[in-house]
Amino acid sequence: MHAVSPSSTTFADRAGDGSLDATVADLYDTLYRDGIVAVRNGLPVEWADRLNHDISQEFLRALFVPGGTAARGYNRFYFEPYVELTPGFLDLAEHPLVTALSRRLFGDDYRLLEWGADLPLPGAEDQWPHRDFPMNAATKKHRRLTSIAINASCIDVAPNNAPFQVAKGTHFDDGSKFFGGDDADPDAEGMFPLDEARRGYEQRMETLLGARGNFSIRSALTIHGGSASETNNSRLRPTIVMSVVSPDDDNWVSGPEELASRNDQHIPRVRISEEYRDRLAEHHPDLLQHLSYEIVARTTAELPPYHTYHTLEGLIMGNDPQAGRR
Ligand SMILES: O=C(O)CCC(=O)C(=O)O
Ligand SMILES: [Fe+2]
Repeated sequence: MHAVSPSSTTFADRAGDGSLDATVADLYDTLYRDGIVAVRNGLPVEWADRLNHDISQEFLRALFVPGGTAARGYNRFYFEPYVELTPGFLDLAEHPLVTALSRRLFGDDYRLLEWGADLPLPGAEDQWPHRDFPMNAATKKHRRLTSIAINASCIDVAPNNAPFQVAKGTHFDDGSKFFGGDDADPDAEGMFPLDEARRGYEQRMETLLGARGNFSIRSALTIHGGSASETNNSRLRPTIVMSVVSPDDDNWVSGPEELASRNDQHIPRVRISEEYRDRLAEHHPDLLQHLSYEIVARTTAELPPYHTYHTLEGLIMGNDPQAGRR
């Protein structure tokens, strides 16, 4: 595995000189070319430290209730911390590069619908290289991305502490032979490359060492995977994932109406209290307008125990999503 730095932009270097538009154009072009782009020093290291504390605390609460977390392979977990208990959410969701890039990619009506965290624990294994969902028709036919995932590590990741790996430039690759599509639909794309193709992707994987204050923006279609954790440094290693979608994105939902609906528990949305909604309405109206949310309590103190609704079936079976079919 080679450690190669991703294409990058240094927000701190470019902020304040009136070049936000140029930076966003650069992020957009790199994202379309490589399927991933990194923003260095986009937020202060103290932001990451605070988030590390908050997410670690919430993770333990989620781990100790049934259904609170989703398994992502041996000793690797995903859960969706409450945004009002992890206030670093606001800084990332309102980051000028994030909002400007989301507008440029998806138009004024972009939707923010996921605030999750990945936590590999000691003994977590290399994940099968994968897409987080199959390619949809808009992307297949028109090479248009309809969603992004923004990752920010809460600690400085060491090479033996499950760094994120990515095969750049694979976001538009044909996935019709990938495993894990809709078996009933012959045109359906899959998520997991097999055999020779899998090995080819593994050879192309680059290791990204997440660092406090940096974040990456990727298409969930870019082939990637969490790697093994071979250390026990007695610290959790949370990475935040924030997803933003176009209003016509159908990877998560079939259309804007379904996204707006409150009936299906599997539709990703951010779960908040009425109290927090009111706070957003007063102090963060633009964010609230772009948030796909559900009110689940009257006050922050009354938020229910954690429940993670969406799982990635393929990754539950460790690093071999075919295991269940063999
Ligand atoms: O651990 C990571 O950062 C990557 C996890 C991942 O890709 C997934 O669970 O889908
Ligand atoms: Fe993934």
